[in-house]
Parts: sequence; C-alpha cells; structure tokens
Amino acid sequence: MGKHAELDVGLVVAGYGRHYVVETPEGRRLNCHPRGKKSDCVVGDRVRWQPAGSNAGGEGVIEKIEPRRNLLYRQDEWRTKSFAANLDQLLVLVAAEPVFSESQLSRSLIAAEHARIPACLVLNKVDLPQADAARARLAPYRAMGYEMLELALKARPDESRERLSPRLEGRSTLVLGPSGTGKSTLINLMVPEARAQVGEVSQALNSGRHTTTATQWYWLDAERTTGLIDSPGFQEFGLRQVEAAQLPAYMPDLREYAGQCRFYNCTHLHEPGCGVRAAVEAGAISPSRYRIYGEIYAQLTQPAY
Ligand SMILES: Nc1nc2c(ncn2[C@@H]2O[C@H](COP(=O)(O)OP(=O)(O)O)[C@@H](O)[C@H]2O)c(=O)[nH]1
Ligand SMILES: [Mg+2]
Ligand SMILES: [Zn+2]
Repeated sequence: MGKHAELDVGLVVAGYGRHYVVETPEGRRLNCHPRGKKSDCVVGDRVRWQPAGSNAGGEGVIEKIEPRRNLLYRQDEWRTKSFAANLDQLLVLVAAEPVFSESQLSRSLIAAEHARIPACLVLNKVDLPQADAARARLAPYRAMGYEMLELALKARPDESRERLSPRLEGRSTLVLGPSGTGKSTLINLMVPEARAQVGEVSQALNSGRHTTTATQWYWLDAERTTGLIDSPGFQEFGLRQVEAAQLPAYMPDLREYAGQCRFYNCTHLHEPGCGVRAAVEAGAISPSRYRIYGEIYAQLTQPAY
C-alpha cells in the first residue's frame, strides 16, 4: 500500500488558478490546494487529500494525484494545456453556423486519438439552412468512422435531449468546441440544476463573486454516474505531443492507406508509390484532410526554437 492510501479520496470537479474544488464520495465539495508549488491537477483527476491544518474549515490539501487513465491536452512550443483527465469520451461540438474550422476539428480529433479517448461529433443548429453545407463538410469524418449526432439544442430541445442522453449515460464526457456552437445551451439543457452546481463550486472556492471557472464537472443524475465537463474555448490547438511520423496513425482516413506506401518511412508528401496520395487522387481521402495533414506535419517537423 502506498504512503497515501489511508487518505480520503476525491474527484477534482473544478479548478481556478491554484484552487481546486474536490468532491468527496458523499458529494461534499471543498476548496483544496495542492501541496507544494506545483499545481498539475486537472478536472477529472482522482486525488488523495486531507484537511488543511488543525482547523479544517472546509479546506483541504491535495497530497497525491492517482494514476490517470487518460489525459486530453494540447501542446505548443512553450506550454502544455490540459483539458481534463479520466474521460470516457469526447463530444466535439460544431454548428451549422458559425462556419467551423476543419483544421480545429481535425486537431481535436487527433489529440483524442493520441490520448486514446473515443470521440463523437455533434452538429448543432440543424434547424438552420446552413446545416446542409456543414453536413457536407462533415461527410469525410463520418466516412472515416466517427459517430455523428445532429442536434438543434435550442430549436428542438426535447428531441436533442433524447438523442444525447443514451450517448452520455454512465460516462464521463468532455464537451469541446469553439464558442458560439452551443456548449452552454447543451449544459443548461442536460443539467437542470447547472446553475446550482456552479454556485456550489463558487461557494467552495469561497469567492463570493461569481467566478466562471475554466473547466467544470457537472453531474447529470442524483446517483452521480453521468458526468459532463464543460471546457473553455481555445485559440490554437497545438499538437506537439504527436510525433510527426506517427501523425497518420491518429487520422483514421490516412491510417487506412499508410500501410500501402512503397517506403515504410513514407511521409506521404512527395515519395513515389505513396498509398495515401493515391487515395487522395482516387477521392478516398478528402483534399482538405490531406491539406490539414500537410500543415500539421510541417509544424511538427519545424524546430521548436
Ligand atoms: N438556431 C439555433 N441556435 C442555437 C441552437 N443552439 C444554440 N443556439 C444559439 O447559439 C448561440 C451560442 O450558444 P451558446 O450555448 O452560448 O454557445 P457556446 O459559446 O458554445 O457556449 C446562442 O445564441 C444560442 O441561442 C440551435 O439549436 N439552433
Ligand atoms: Mg458558453
Ligand atoms: Zn505514403
């Protein structure tokens, strides 16, 4: 047994700077600080904690982070930004409007593949006339095996909830997507007492002011078996954690043809007898996906400094 085995366990349900809100197995939420200077907890972490000082006062110290099943993060030359840990799946939200960036979408999916987290696509606002164009742009993703849910979270809430519920039940799901796609609408629809849960977190953080925490965990059910994690928007999605030569392994459409290249170390950029480029020419890989591959590959092979 480890040194910390006798300590209480908890789930990190929100983080704000060096403050974390840890939820006990009984459902109590308390403000915790990590021991020492490092603060590398993320939402979804299971931690060992103990009351801070002699007078607990509803505060705790995080002594140890339990080993993670997985961790979704992005990484550029300078830093690593974690989204959440111990996820069952990722829900990648795009909408009929605003027009989504296929590059951002692909990057999210590559990070998920790299972290071995299954991803499901959601196309929201299908009530809008722009839905057909969005559907067409998503067709390659569907063809490469991603599941896709079509929703109108605001326009048709009941139907959307019915479609989404079985997908979420009993799992921990991170909701990722650019702003304006309907993430808040989704949380408010699926978590009836979302505001109350945000309130509990603010209270645990002892802030008084209404803090919008960067990332927050919500429970959908009283039994606390279904978790939904709201994440903040992001600008750049760096993929420095991926080795350039491994990139096709995380892109299901390229992966299918990468084994057919003449050279085992083919970069799929200019070599003769390339199975990937043959598939692009034959229309089996979409030109935009091949372009995105080239862009990310170029980034990953650039020296960092
Ligand atoms: N037409 C339409 N608009 C929606 C739908 N769902 C959300 N919206 C709108 O999209 C905008 C952005 O939604 P919001 O949930 O704030 O997105 P977030 O930035 O991802 O949190 C809001 O004005 C919503 O009312 C939908 O199903 N149809
Ligand atoms: Mg929002
Ligand atoms: Zn090749």
